Amino acid sequence: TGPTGPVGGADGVRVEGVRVHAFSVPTDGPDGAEEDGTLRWEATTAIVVEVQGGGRTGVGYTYGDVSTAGFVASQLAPLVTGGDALAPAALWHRMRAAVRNAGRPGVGAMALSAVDIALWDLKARLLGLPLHRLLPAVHDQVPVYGSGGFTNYAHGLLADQLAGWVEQGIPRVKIKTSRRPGQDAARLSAAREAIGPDTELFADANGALSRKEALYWARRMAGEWDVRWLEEPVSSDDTAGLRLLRDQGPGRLEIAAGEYGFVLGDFAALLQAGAVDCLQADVTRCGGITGLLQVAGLAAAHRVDLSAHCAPAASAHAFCAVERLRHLEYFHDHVRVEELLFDGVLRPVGGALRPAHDRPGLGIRVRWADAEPYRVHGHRPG
Ligand code: LGT
Ligand code: MG
Repeated sequence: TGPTGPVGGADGVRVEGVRVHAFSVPTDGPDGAEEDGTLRWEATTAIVVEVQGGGRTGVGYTYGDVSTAGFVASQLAPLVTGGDALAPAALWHRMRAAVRNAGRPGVGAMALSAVDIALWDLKARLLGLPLHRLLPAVHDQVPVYGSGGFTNYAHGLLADQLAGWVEQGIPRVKIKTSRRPGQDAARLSAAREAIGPDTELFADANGALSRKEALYWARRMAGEWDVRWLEEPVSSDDTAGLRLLRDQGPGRLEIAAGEYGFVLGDFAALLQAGAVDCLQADVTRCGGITGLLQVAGLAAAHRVDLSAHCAPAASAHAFCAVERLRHLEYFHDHVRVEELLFDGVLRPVGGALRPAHDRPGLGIRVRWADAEPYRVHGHRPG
């Protein structure tokens, strides 16, 4: 795994190079195409960025399309190469300023996030520190919720997946709903039966409902299945609609959104509208570690908790530094991809991920040989 001790006199270490890889890993079957064609999820593409400096390599990643890898290579790599390897936030500002015409949200934000995470991982490795110890951590572990429950699962698979998390000691689980609302009552009953009365049940509508439909389902979900969290009942662009759900929906049902927050203004808009009971942020979309620390401050200023969306391996470290931490999404598809691509991925213990104190950076290493068959961009190093 290479050297792990601190580099003598890390001052003056420069970023010597950036390498970009993309791996497209087929889904394990049931997450495949919806027959209505609105969601075709046949593979998950991880964009992995390596930054080198001072004899160390930092690793970051995001989930997106192979175009995100191209954006890193063409737009961002030249900006950080030669930069101060101990100043990831300064390089973040340099990247953000430079991509204003290419586009800061969307692909630009995912690319920037992957590079930023790699730069923070590199800095931690140069200093011989686990990343969470380098960050202004206020927690040493992050509670998780199990997340999957895709709408095209057979009830048996849905029940097995949810019960598996409960058996692992995870006290809250999330399923997808609302894409085919006619099937949701039976699915919610199957889910509640599988997890018993004491596990919290969350639902993610992925913005599929109108405001009136969402209000109807919010009341039913809370009343009949004790659902505690309804994510994106309407589109997260509809901040007034989310606010309406908060104001008129059942008191015990929290409204959550934020996974499509790419720039700080996206989060400010949700918070200023009073749109969410709990904000979500994805460290691989919202500007990496540097961006997430900004979102965490904004959430604290609005006295709203923050929950991690997806990408558990990076989120476990980053969210230790979130004062108003709620929990982290232990998302089955990313767990599968991260365990395939990386050594050192954490498993939940007692319902939480606890980053190690004796492994520098994110504590992960790319499993090059196993990743290689899935490569869609870049070349194997060495
Ligand atoms: O919260 C989640 O995990 C989901 O919303 C996922 O992010 C994903 O399924 C969603 O982005 C989608 O449907 O593409
Ligand atoms: Mg979601």
